[in-house]
Amino acid sequence: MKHSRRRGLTFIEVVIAGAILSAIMLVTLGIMVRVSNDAQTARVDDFNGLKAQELLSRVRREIEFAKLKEILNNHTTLRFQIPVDHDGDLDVTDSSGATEFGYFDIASKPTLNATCELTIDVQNVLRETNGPSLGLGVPEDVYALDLNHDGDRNDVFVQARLKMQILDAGGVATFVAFIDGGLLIAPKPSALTEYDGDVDGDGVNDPLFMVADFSGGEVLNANFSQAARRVTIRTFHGGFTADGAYFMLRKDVDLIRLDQKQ
Ligand SMILES: [Ca+2]
Ligand SMILES: [Ca+2]
Ligand SMILES: [Ca+2]
Repeated sequence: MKHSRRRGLTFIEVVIAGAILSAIMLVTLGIMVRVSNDAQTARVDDFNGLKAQELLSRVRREIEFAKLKEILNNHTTLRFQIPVDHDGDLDVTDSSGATEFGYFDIASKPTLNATCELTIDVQNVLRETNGPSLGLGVPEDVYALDLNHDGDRNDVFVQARLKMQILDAGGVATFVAFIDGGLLIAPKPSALTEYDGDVDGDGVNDPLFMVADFSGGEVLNANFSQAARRVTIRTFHGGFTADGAYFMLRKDVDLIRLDQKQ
C-alpha cells in the first residue's frame, strides 16, 4: 500500500516551532527594548553632558585669569579676583609693578578689594524612598528609585544652580547673577547642610570646588599653598529617562589652570 507523502506538521513539531518562534520574538523584543532604552539613556546622558559642559566652560571663562582668594562653605563657594586697571593707567599693574587685583562694581568700575564669588543656590531636593527630608523650604520630590545606583534607597540630593555675585570690600553682595547649573550635590549624612557628600555612592565625597597642586595636579584640601595654581570642579547632573524608570547620573570633572600666581 502506497503511503501518501506526509503533509503538515505533527503536534510536537508545531509546539517546537511555536516555542522557537516565541523565543525569536522574545529575543527580538528584548533587542528592540534594549535599543530603545539605550537610545533613551544616551539622549539623557547627552543632555546631562551638555549641561555640564555649559557650566564648566562658563566657570572656566570666569576664573582662568583669576587669582584665587578662598574656597569655603564645604567646597561649595569659590572667591576670586581678576587683574583690573584700578588706577586707570591702561594696564593692570600699579606704580610699584604689582598686579591690581579686584573686580568690577555694579557700574563696571574696576575696584580693588571687590571680589567675585561663585556659590550654590539650592533649588529643590531629590530624595530616594528612605532619604531624609532636608527641611530647606524648597520643593522635595521622593522617588522609589535608587537614583545614584549605589544599591540603596537612602540617599538625598539637592539640585542647585550656581550663583555668581560681586562682593564689595565689606563682603556685601552688590550684584547677583545666576548660572543655571542643574547641579546635583549630596549633603553629608552626618551634617545635612554640608553639601560636599558622596553623590555617586562610591564611598568618596564629591566636593564641588577643590584646590589642586600645580606640580602634581593632586587635589588638596581647602587650605591652599603658594603652589596651588589649579582648581578642580566636580559636577554631577542627572535626568530621568522618558518613562521615568531610570535616573541617569553623570559626573564631569574639570581641572582649570589659573593664570595668576596665588
Ligand atoms: Ca593700572
Ligand atoms: Ca542610592
Ligand atoms: Ca563619590
